[in-house]
Amino acid sequence: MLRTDWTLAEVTAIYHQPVLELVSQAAAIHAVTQATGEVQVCTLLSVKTGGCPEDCAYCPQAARYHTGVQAHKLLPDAEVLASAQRARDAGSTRFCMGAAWREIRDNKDFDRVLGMVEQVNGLGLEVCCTLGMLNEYQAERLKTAGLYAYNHNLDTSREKYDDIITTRTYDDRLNTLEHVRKAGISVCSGGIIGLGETDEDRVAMLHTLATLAAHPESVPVNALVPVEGTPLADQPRVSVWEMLRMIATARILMPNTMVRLSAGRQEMPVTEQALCFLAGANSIFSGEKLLTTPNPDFDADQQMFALLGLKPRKSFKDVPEGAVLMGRGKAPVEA
Ligand code: SAM
Ligand code: DTB
Ligand code: SF4
Repeated sequence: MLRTDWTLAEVTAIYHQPVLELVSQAAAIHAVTQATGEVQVCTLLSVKTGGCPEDCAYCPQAARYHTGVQAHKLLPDAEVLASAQRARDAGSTRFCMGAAWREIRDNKDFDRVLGMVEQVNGLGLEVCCTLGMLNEYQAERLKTAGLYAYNHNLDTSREKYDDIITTRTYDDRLNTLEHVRKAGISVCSGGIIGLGETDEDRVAMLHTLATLAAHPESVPVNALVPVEGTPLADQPRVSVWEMLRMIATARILMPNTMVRLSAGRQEMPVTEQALCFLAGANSIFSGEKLLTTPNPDFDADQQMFALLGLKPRKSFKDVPEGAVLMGRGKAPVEA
């Protein structure tokens, strides 16, 4: 049974097990529900960078921090399409376009993004966007244009949220996720560790994700990339043990979900990434840049895949409509 009624006490108990016990439990679930040995390769492109009015304490793109990020307006369509083509040729099956917007506005730029979605979809890639908050109507327009998934992270627990972001609320975030779900778009939502949060905050965030009306199809686990100029620039780096706890707990709570080992890989040796795959991660962002920060390039990841005997996973796009929101694994747990 796929469970959306996890209690906080249950999640706490899972999370706090001895780390090797936790990883082996997650690995056992992973082996049943997911195609172990396959990892989905996704690529990010920042289509509009910097100058964001929000105050997210981790983010190099917030206008109020001086981070040296080169801001630019919405990229020309041709540039976006060329980048998607390169990603596809390098073996990527999902292409995610990010914009440093607080929310989508009904203007020419949004019309242009809809056009980009249509074109990238035409390349056979799963198209994902992360454009900030949206309403029901905007979600429907994205769906009609061919959007496959929408990324909108909870980032941390409700309790910790106000320490990190004051320009919007946790409920704003949850409302956007509801609009995405209602439009029939695949939901991608996760968070960041290393913001100065406690284990209780991490557990609470995982609990919130796993008790949404339906589990997100994709849960990115980001390690903070500390960026000079942001309030969190001096945060200590998270350890592999912390990443493993997050990934393994997410895998146990949400067995059918793609768990993405997201930001933070640039600093992680292959041995640590291998442990994350063992603990249930089955997706990565590949390509030399995430949105604004460095990331392993396609060649480096290809070498890692060869070393670990991993294969890039095929796109889910061809799965028939109607099955779109179901689990994607080998033997998904019944809803
Ligand atoms: N502006 C939109 C929004 O906030 O939803 C979309 C882009 S925003 C950059 C997407 C996500 O990137 C954030 O929710 C956060 O989880 C992640 N992110 C941003 N800066 C990060 C950093 N320095 N380290 C790790 N993750 C980061
Ligand atoms: C997600 O959870 N992580 C990605 C993607 N979704 C949009 C973004 C990571 C950004 C890291 C900081 C940067 O490169 O600007
Ligand atoms: Fe803006 Fe998104 Fe960065 Fe927050 S995370 S400052 S909303 S780009």
